[in-house]
Amino acid sequence: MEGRVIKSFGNRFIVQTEMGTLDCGLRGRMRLDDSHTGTPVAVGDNVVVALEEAPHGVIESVLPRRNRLSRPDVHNPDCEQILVANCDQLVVVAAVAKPRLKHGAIDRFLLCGEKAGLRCLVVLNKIDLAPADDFEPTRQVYANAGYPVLLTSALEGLGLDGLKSAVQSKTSIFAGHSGVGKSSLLNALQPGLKLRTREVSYATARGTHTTTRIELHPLDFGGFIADTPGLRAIGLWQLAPEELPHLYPEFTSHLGTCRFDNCCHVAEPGCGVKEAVGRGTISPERYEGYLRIRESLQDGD
Ligand SMILES: Nc1nc2c(ncn2[C@@H]2O[C@H](COP(=O)(O)OP(=O)(O)O)[C@@H](O)[C@H]2O)c(=O)[nH]1
Ligand SMILES: [Mg+2]
Ligand SMILES: [Zn+2]
Repeated sequence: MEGRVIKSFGNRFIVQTEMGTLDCGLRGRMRLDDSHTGTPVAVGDNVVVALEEAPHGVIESVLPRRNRLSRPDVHNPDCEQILVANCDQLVVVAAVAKPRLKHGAIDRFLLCGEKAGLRCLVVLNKIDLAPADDFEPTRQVYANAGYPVLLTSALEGLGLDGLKSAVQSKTSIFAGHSGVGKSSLLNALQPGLKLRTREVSYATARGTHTTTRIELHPLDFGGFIADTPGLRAIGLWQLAPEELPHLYPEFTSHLGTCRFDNCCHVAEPGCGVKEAVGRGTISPERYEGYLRIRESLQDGD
């Protein structure tokens, strides 16, 4: 029987199958397999399970992964820890106010999604807290970059129909800084979910990689959603500065037009990216963000 891993606790996994959810262990040999990732079975994996005495089962094998969001393993930074596999999209959530809107944060989460090869969307939440004129420029920056941008208020129920259709029948991972309203949006999408909102600020737990465990929540109208509590810029580890320009979708059509093949799009003459910024095709905000993130990568961030 096939199923999908929706939650994990150490070496036990909750697998959703056509017969309901099963609490599964691993077939002995699987613990040894695939040890280079440190994650033989990840949340989001499609797996083959053998039913034992219901509701228990055993995971026999993992089907090939389409993609994954990873971070370095806490205990062994050269080792990859898969946070979630087989996602369709990353939903980057920011608040238009409280906390203040920061393009840098949105960009970093988008880069994680792009690096993982995921479709990305931007949600500007808490639109009840600011006049539309305040966030319209931000909406335009990301729309101009090619991202779908949704405007929502989890509190007042605005824009939720659009968000519902965007996540229907897909596996969507919500990312964004603490306090922007991720859990509130998930609760609004799936009544009864009752995720804790306004959880402790993980900003204080920087670098300690505490309780980040992703859980996929099935949606009554089809698909799965997941919150990423306390996840800072997932997946930016091991990003080479040369890779960076390719992760800005609106840069890609200009990358071949630079005078120098090895152009970094910083100070070189004849740079197609800078020319596109000059013409207004690429937003200056995104380009300046690129320069800052490029610099931080070189500083070993
Ligand atoms: N005004 C307003 N407050 C919101 C909205 N969405 C969430 N909040 C509040 O913002 C705080 C943080 O929300 P939470 O969902 O826990 O954010 P998370 O850390 O991203 O999961 C809570 O006090 C929520 O009630 C919204 O659309 N408008
Ligand atoms: Mg939350
Ligand atoms: Zn260039």
